[in-house]
Amino acid sequence: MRIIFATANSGKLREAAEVLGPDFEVVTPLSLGITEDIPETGSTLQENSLQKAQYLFERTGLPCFADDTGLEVDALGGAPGIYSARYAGPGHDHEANMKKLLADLEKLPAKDPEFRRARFRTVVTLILADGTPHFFDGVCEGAIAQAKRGTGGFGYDPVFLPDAYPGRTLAEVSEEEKNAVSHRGRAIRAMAGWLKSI
Ligand code: ITT
Repeated sequence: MRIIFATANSGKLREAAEVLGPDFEVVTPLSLGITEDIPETGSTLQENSLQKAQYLFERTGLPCFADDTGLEVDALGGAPGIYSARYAGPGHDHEANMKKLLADLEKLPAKDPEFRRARFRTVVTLILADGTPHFFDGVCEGAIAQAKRGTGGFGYDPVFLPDAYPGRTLAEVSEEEKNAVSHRGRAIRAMAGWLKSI
């Protein structure tokens, strides 16, 4: 099945293509000549995910899906959440975002063992030919590391310690290991399972 992934994030694309496997041909907006920024003005992950998928569906009429992901840190009241991409200011500067996150946690007094608990949450929206949106979500529980470690993955992976791999950040596990337990892996597998069931 040929399907558009409404993303400009190459890390997300690589992961999605691997999770979906050879039954799916995953196409990007860029490869269809759609180069503008896709609007993302909602106030929840679901609204943003729906907005991105609808934007591409309206432009192309082709089956498409979008992913919106946020990192929720308990000690920061769930921040950065939907603002994860621009936590340190406008743009997608992962290094600046991680630096701000670690500095914000350092400033806080509470240091009990649960202090650094966090999770990635993804909402995927799928739109098929009839235009109806279908939602799939995935969560990856873990904690924020004291410092960055590892070179794999993207975004906040070097500072995220998933419960599934004690002692390693998501940037220190293989892509296969990340996909097996990640927020996006779970949401996209749920979507693929549903697609195979209809
Ligand atoms: P698109 O909207 O084009 O898909 P984006 O990077 O803007 O790409 P989001 O709006 O979902 O994606 O932003 C979420 C941010 O959270 C993203 O920029 C990353 O910094 C981070 N993020 C998302 N998924 C992640 C993952 O699997 N590991 C680490 N960080 C991730």
